[in-house]
Amino acid sequence: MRVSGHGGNHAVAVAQRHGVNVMFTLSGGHVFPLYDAAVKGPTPMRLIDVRHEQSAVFAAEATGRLTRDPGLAVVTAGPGVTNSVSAVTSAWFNGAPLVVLAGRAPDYLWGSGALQEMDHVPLMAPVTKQAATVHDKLAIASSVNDAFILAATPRRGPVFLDFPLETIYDQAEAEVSDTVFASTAGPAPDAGLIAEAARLLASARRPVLVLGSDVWLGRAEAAALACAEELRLPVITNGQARGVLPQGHELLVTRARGVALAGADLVIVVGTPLDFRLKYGRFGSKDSPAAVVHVADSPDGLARHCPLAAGVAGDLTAFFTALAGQASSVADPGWLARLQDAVRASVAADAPLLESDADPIHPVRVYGELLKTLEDDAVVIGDGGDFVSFAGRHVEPRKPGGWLDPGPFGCLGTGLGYAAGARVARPSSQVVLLLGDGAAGLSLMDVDTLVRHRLPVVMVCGNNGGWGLEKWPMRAMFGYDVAADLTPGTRYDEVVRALGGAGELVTSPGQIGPALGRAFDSGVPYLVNVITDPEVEYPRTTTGV
Ligand SMILES: Cc1ncc(C[n+]2csc(CCOP(=O)(O)OP(=O)(O)O)c2C)c(N)n1
Ligand SMILES: [Mg+2]
Repeated sequence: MRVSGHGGNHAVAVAQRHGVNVMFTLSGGHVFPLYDAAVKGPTPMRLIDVRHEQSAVFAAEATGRLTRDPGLAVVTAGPGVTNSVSAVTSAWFNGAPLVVLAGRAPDYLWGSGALQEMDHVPLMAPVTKQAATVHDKLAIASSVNDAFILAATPRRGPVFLDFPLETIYDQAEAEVSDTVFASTAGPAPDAGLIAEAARLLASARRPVLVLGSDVWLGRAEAAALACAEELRLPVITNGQARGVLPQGHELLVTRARGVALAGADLVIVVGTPLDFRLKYGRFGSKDSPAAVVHVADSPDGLARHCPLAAGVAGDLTAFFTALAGQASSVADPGWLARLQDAVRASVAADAPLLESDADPIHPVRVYGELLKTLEDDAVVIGDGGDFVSFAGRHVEPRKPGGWLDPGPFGCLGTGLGYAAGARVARPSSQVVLLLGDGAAGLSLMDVDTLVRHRLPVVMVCGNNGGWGLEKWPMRAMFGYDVAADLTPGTRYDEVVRALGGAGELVTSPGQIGPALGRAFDSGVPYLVNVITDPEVEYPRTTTGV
């Protein structure tokens, strides 16, 4: 492929070859050529400009996580890059395919104190698969091509490139390899290690299969479901794997995860790190710890901090297919039944809260109402503390890939960026953003982006007038709390109206359903501001600290 014109043309032409059709950005002179290429190039690229760089990168991360092809964010030099760091780090933790292209002070003035002159690479290197400066204008196209390939190769993640001013502004002609990335498959997993996993399964009485986001990102969801069904394994789903076994599936025991992980004698964890969300990989009881098989899509993803009975790295579809083909399970028939009972008991125990008429509103009632309106392919995004933890418990997706939480980096402020990215990636699905009132403050100005770019999203703010997830743990630890209160009843719906969207205030349980109906029908960014009971605490067993 031959590219010509300024460096922006080179970069955008290559991004388009990788299927990118939208650039999320916030303006700065260092990156004008990339805009010029987007609007004047042979095939225009949609440009969505935001109000804070973190939202541009979160939006591109969301498109990456939903489409499973790399998203693209473009940020200007210096503060444009520093404002992106938290979002790039989220993508790094989430294994999200993402390319971030940035401006940079010119090489010919380096050391003279040019505007925003700083070396971004050391800042980005620890939180990207690669961070580099492209000093040679003839290398822009091939570097961007390599960046897209690297971002999409397991384990996926962000790649950062910056371009000194003259490099991106100068005219040049260059060739770029025609080897465009065609497959996301990783290396084949080792057959001997799969056989070892099959052997462990063949003698396990109480097995559990845990599925994580990389199952979705690696397009292994169908193989995972088939494997679980073939071997009749109880399954717990995490992150973007939620929905691989749809809500109500007889093998889905996420609701009984405590019982399952404490009682298991073998836990096979696929496509997610053995981090704080998974007890650091220590399952079973003290006296009889469970054997753990960890399966990751690349060797780097395998846990090193806990003992593994087997560690298998490679393509996840190949793993599931091989395991289903050669393993058999002699699980105690009472094991699945016990977990199913625990699921039923947990669902039954929660039912009254979903219908609660409590005044002030119990946050769970919001989900009782939301569940009635959610369609199967809805994208549900969570940005907040307790309010979103309740959603994690009560909103069980019916399809995979529709649940977007911030992941293990746990960064507040993903909300409006993720919502913009989700709307672009899934133009005809419901997109619902669940916002804590605290979290709302970190990105709500980007409602302006939704309005200007006609991106309708239903936002539901669980407004408890404080940073609930921090307030309760601090009280438990210190006997009091500080820096945990916000103004009660703040009209975040009015903020959205002021920015050109719509919204309303909800103060009693009966108003929630009709308000959600109006929000979904409105076709505009719409915030339902639900004043919830400030005294309700999410029943948390761990703070992750
Ligand atoms: C960027 C960032 N800052 C701080 C935190 C720590 N933190 C985690 S949850 C939380 C409270 C969130 O409050 P809110 O969004 O109102 O939800 P609530 O818990 O009240 O339902 C805070 C401050 C974080 N995770 N990310
Ligand atoms: Mg709050």
